[in-house]
Amino acid sequence: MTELAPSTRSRVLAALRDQRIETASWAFGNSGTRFKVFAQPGVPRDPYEKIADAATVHRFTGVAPTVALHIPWDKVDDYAALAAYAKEQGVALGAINANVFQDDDYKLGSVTNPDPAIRAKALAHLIECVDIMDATGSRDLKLWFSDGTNYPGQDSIRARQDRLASALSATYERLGDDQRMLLEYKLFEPAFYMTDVPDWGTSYAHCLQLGDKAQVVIDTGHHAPGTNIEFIVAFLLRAGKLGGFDFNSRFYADDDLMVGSADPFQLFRIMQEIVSADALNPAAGIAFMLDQCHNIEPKIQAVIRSVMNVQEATAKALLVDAPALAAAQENGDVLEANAALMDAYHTDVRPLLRELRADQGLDPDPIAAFKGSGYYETVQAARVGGEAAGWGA
Ligand code: PSV
Ligand code: MN
Ligand code: MN
Repeated sequence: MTELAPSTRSRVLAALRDQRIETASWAFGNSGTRFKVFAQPGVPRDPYEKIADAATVHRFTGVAPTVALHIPWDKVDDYAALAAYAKEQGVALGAINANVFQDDDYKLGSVTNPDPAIRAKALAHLIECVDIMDATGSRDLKLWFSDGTNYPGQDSIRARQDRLASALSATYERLGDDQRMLLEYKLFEPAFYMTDVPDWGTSYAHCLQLGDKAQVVIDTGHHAPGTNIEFIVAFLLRAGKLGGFDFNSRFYADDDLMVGSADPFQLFRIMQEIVSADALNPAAGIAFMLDQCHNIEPKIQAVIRSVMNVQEATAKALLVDAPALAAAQENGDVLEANAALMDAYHTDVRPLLRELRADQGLDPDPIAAFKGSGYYETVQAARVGGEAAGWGA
């Protein structure tokens, strides 16, 4: 890497030191496609063991101090005790993800179901998730609805929007002053004709109507191929309606692969929008979460690698020469403006990140350190008996 000016170096290192990335409990459990789940030895058997794995990721990276839960996959009797355990392990519980997509009752939808009794059941679960947030101290309720229809005419699109708005509003009313609702959108799947929250515009419109505590969450795997995600980021940031990300990467649909693996340049462009809007610091309130499944690769290492990928994209975004970029843009100098971004993107930031970790008292190479730590061998030996947790349990 060419020598950085000392002021740039300290600005970039300080920003990277403050960065926070939230891991997902379900990334540590067995997962697969609808064709096959390949079980891995040593995977957690309960939410406590998932938290222990998430804490391990934090121990080696220093920037992943919270872990998101999914309810009921992470159902326990005492959520305050779970939060206390997380604290003992050196992490905190993050977003609570509601699950109204894995019950026979929800075949025709959850909060948009034509049957009022099923809608009431779904709403009760959303409210239960806010009760859980009270116990865990979580700030964010993350809502994703698999609701939609498979055939034209199957149900009224407008009536379903009304039902959705009513459930969101009842849940919103239940939020405490320091709690937020993050509404996730997804183009398709499992519904194949029409999804009730298919895009950022739908999520944005509902959040706008609800109020300040409702914001949009962008799952990077939930768009049509070729969608300009950084445009969505920029638009929502400007509107004060970007609540966070579910990071992952994809080649085709909702592949849930490691973030930054399929298209590191896209991740850089997203982080560049974040950095240029001064929205990286946790004080800006954007949640940078991972939503991934590690079907064939070792899970803890994959989560560590994902955290590192986000750090690398962020470091590159922080290296963009903002005054040079602004000047080129102002002068209409297309090539210089583009070069300002490309120069930063092509910088090898790995030495800088190694330096950051050394400064934080961490091993500069988190993957090698994890592999050498014996953690995986220990849990493999300890986690025998009982049932391994899977995506959905
Ligand atoms: C749906 O595809 C989704 O992205 C939602 O965030 C769910 O909560 C999550 O996946 C489950 O992995
Ligand atoms: Mn998601
Ligand atoms: Mn998804």
